[in-house]
Amino acid sequence: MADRRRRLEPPPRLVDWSILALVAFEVGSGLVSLTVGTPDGAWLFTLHALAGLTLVGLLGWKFRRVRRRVTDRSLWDGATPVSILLGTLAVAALATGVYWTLSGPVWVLAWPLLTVHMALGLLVVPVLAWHLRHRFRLPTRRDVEGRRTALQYTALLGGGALAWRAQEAVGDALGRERRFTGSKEEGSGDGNDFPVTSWVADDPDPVDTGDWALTVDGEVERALELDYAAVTPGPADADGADAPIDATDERALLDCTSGWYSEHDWRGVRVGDLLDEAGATDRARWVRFESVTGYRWSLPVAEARDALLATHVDGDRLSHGHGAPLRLVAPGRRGFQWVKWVTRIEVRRRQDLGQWLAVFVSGLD
Ligand SMILES: Nc1nc2c(c(=O)[nH]1)N[C@H]1C(S)=C(S)[C@@H](COP(=O)(O)O)O[C@H]1N2
Ligand SMILES: [Mo]
Repeated sequence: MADRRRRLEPPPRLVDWSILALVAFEVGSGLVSLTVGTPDGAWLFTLHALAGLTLVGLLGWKFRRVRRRVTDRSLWDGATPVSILLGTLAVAALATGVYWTLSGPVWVLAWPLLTVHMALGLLVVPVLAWHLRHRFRLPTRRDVEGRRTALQYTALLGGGALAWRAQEAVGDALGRERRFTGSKEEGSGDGNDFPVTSWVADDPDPVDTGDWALTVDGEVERALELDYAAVTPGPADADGADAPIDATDERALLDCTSGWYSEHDWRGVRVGDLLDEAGATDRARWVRFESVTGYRWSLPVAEARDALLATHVDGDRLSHGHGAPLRLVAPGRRGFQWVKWVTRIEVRRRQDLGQWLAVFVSGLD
């Protein structure tokens, strides 16, 4: 029996190092996936799922090995509680990840289960660091050699792939629909009736369109200052009064990294038309969209030209929560890049790295 078990389990240290490598991959791929919004990046989500299911097998080996050291209190040392916490977090992160693929859109209080999955995954990082401080061992040559070990690992990876196929098949059989990003549909086509989300703390007062203006400046021949009437389609058009810029309609899908998506007909002005009006210079490379809250994001100029600044959704005026009077509609980008309550467009030569900080701290004060 003990002999058979030894044949099934690779060397302990190799298992531990494989777990470490896969956890690092999961955290990294999970974070990078937050910026992936087009299907050509779908492979990253697939690898994330495959690695997660492979981790289940590795943790199974690990837990069987250390079981006694946990159940027998006399074997505990100072680091054991942290190890137990780590094991619990890892199992919870994996379980929520798997459950998300097999369930409907589950919300835990205000959070979609996918957000809980991310939070658990991120919590693993500091706890794992703490665990390693006490338990870290370098692998030896012997840990990674041997035909048997190679076979065991082949079986492990094969098992991960099979588990992934099974998971997909069960999800399909249950009729679970999700995008390649994992997001599930909410309120498509229902006007303003879809989730209102802020990334961190943005919660401005409703913007008074009388006071509001859209500034277009930076690398332009002439800066613009446009009032609401100038960027909004409406009765002024019907009268034949000249709205300075034509309205455009476009169907586009907003995919929030918290795990839902919503597809709508957006109406607004094409950013390219605004740039033409302002005369973007030939040094223009990036276009930065800034909110009244300080939240901001930038797009390469060619992509920005195709984006929309929307005033309406499915024929209704945008509600305050969805970014009235004007919000960015950036097809193929994740939801957090669709800046709400836009008040300034700055045409730039360089990318704005400060945006990565701004999206976290805007609205905190
Ligand atoms: N100014 C600002 N714009 C923002 C956000 C924010 O917090 N502040 N959140 C973003 C996120 S995370 C998403 S998913 C979408 C959500 O848009 P909605 O509230 O209209 O659904 O807006 C994006 N635009
Ligand atoms: Mo989001």
